[in-house]
Amino acid sequence: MGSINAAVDVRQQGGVAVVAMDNPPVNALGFVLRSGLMQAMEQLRSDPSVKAVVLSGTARAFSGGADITEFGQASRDPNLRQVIAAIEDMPMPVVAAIQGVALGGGLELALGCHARVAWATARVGLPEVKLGLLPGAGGTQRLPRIVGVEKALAMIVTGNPIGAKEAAECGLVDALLDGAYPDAAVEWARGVQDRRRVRDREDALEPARADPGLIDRIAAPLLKASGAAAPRACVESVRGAVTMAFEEGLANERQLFEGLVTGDESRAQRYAFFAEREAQKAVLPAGTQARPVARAAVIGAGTMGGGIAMCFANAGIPVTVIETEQAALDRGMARIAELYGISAKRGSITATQAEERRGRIQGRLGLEGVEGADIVVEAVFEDMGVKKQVFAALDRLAKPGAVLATNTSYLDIDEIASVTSRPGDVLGMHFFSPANVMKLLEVVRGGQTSPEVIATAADVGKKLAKVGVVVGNCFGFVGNRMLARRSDAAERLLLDGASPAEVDAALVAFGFRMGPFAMGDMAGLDIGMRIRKAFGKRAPVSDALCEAGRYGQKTGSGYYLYEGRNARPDPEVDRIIAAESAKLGITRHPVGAEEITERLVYPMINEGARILEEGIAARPGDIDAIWLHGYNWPAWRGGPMFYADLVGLARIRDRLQDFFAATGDELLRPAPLLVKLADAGQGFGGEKARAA
Ligand code: 3H9
Repeated sequence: MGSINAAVDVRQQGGVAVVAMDNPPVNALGFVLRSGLMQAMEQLRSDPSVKAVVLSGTARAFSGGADITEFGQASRDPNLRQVIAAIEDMPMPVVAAIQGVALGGGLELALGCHARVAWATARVGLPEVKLGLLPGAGGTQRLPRIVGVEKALAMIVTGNPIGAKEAAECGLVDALLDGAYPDAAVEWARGVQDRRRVRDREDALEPARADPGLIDRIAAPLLKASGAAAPRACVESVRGAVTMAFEEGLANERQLFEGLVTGDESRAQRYAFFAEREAQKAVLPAGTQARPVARAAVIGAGTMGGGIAMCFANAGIPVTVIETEQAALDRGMARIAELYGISAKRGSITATQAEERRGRIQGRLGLEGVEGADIVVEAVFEDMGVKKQVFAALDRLAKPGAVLATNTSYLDIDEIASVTSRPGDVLGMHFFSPANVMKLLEVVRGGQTSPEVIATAADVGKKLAKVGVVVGNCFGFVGNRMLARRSDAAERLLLDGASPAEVDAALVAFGFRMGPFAMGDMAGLDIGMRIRKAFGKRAPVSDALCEAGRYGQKTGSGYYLYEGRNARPDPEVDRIIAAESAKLGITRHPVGAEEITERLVYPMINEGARILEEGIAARPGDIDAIWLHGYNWPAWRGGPMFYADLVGLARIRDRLQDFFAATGDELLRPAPLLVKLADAGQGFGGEKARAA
């Protein structure tokens, strides 16, 4: 007994052997941990003094699942399926003691045990679908045998984990314990007589066996319109649990898993998993320390300010919301209370939590309310003059060392900072709407922002559960700057002959939830028009729609005609577009779906190349994380820069060259970095950089 290897330790506690997994940070089931578990089982199975085994993890994780970094490499035995089979065949009961997460292969390991006990902190689930995979170590066969097909499909197809209480309610865990870990499980294991294997349970499958249409009825709403392959494969694998014998179902699951793990979709999603984590590691001088943040202030109680204040309150940080007029403050505070009320009603938080969170938000009139705040986030109207006034006042009123952030989505951070005597403390924190929901936060470093202030904003981002990505200062930063290229392209497509519905359909087929025009109608077309006016720019079709009073959903018409939220094409829009084309002397012609997609996406990639070249983003993965978390880029396409590498930069260079030749638009001329890499037969290399 004692240490088996670097990741596994075995000790005896009066007839019960504790097999402790300790492979930081999350007990990923890499080769060392798997072989340690295998050796431990071999050692214990023939030991007559061992009456039961407890398999334990750490406070953070029972196990976070298979080691994702091993996918795509040659597999090394014992594989996870073999380890699980060895546990299942132990002659004495094996009990999984779950604290923290048991996810993916981690939960599959627990399902190989004869019983499971959990502590209140446990979160269990099969999130493989989020990596473009399905649970490939028996999860699709064993989980439905315990919780039934309906619950299993919900967990496997969405990938969303459940908490300890829910796991106990559905029988996934046999008992909730609250004593010392894992000693309470050792005590519990002494009472276990039954060592029935999960694979031998059949009762929970009966309803689906008796009703062949049941699986499809349950699966249909879960699959929705997703174009990804993994959710469908998950359903097929669960179907195998119902229609096949256990071993056959297992072989079917394995085959489906192998098909996914070698495909581009899973490669993209695994890349995205790591890009998201890497993007949050700001490139800063060694030893840079974040400043402590105990109190925040948000200027502006509008939709954005209110949402940002809720983020602080949700993270346990008291926050003052500041307005200039009582009525605006009252409206903002009422809206916040309403949103918390809705969350409590839906059950996503308890009524007590809602009350606590709301209690952390205090409303104040006047900028004097920023006193005592360690961080101030300004979320007032997007107007340079107004922002400068606010920052000049903040310079007088905020305490020394406070981080002064603006939530602008495109204005120049340096110009805003220039009205203060402390430009080192000023930066952008660009939240996305609705701020309390969207995960992205662009942390915008100004020319003089100190590393310490960037570290503080990044640290605050983490506390607020955001994906905080540090970017440079330029018009629109990373996300909106690239989005502008897509909007230009979408306008141009209309003028050339495509309809709004064709453009939207192409982007939805690509994997976005909405096309640019449906999205514009939802957000309000007047917003874009105001920004364009401020910068002396025009978008002929959008401007013409606005001039006709068509602002989108809120006016009942925009690019489409609305009955409630239902959109339908409007011949009037076709006339407006044709008139604008004629004014510009453009001969309209049909545009195919593939060309539409290329013309929307490649200019964004081109802009991404410029952004990298200028150092506005530090890594291609940072750009991808921004698009995945702020703009609904389909996860299974990895992000625009990953997608570019998949398509091949030579193709993108050549098509951009075509677009440039056709329009003379300088922004469509292939960017020097793109040309250089394409000529050298290389890609942006986000994925390779990670693997290195
Ligand atoms: C699977 O199991 C397939 C099987 O069905 C079939 C096999 C045959 N592997 O997120 P964090 C790293 S597929 C490798 O910042 P948190 C992560 O990169 C797997 N590395 O912490 C990071 O590294 P670094 C199914 C992993 O506390 C560090 O750990 N499982 C893995 O916010 C900390 O991560 C999943 O999909 C892994 N599996 O969240 C779960 N997991 O510090 C994926 C984490 O160098 N993981 N790392 O940046 C998660 O959802 C979260 O990481 C977790 C912890 C909730 C576990």
